[in-house]
Amino acid sequence: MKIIAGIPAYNEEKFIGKVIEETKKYVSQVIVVNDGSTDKTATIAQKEGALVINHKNNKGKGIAVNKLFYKSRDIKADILVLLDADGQHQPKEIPSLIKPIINNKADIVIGSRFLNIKNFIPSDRKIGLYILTLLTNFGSRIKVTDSQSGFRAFSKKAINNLYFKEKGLAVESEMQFLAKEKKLRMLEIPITTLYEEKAKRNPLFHGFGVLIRVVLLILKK
Ligand SMILES: Nc1nc2c(ncn2[C@@H]2O[C@H](COP(=O)(O)OP(=O)(O)OP(=O)(O)O)[C@@H](O)[C@H]2O)c(=O)[nH]1
Ligand SMILES: [Mg+2]
Repeated sequence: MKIIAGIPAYNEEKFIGKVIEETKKYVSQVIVVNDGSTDKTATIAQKEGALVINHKNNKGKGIAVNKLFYKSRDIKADILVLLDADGQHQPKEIPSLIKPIINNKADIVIGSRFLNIKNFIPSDRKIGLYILTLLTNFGSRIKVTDSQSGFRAFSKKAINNLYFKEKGLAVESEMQFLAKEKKLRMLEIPITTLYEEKAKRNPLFHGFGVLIRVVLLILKK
């Protein structure tokens, strides 16, 4: 089975090396979309043996994720795993994330931060994520506990059917809308998440930015 790990990365020199080093153990190939980073993200990713797709300028996470899907179709991947470059996800949980796909139980598996009661999630983030999930669930008519998780896995059917229009951080919500439309089975499993670093962007602005996009997705529907 060809299992690809796709990592969208923007200025992640601090963690990307370790993330790739760990991820390699569980997949056939690691692909990084380095989105106009101004630090050493690209050099480190290359050194760790990842295939690096470089954007000259920053285009947004959604565009990077879309590119990872195009690339996965191109190389005929069987499973695509997306994970963040900032060390918030645990590559050692990849086998449990992809298990429902291997067993043909799901097309999209979300690694949910809220199904694992041991996770510490800062309360401002918790409230924001709750609101975004409420809205995304309402708009998409699919109920999940963590609509915004960046740690997720996709079957071949999902890889072949998902094309995104969202350019930025609302791409995870768009996946949920498309899952309903394309009849892709969604499932969640608990994951461990680490919030050791300070938020890179202001969580309030970040949250509102995504909220506006989710409302637009609902209105468009
Ligand atoms: N390609 C690309 N990746 C991005 C961009 N913005 C963020 N990312 C990546 O997307 C992942 C999630 O972004 P974060 O900024 O950590 O978002 P978050 O996890 O919701 O926020 P934090 O709680 O602050 O970590 C990370 O791997 C980032 O490097 C971008 O503009 N382009
Ligand atoms: Mg993060």
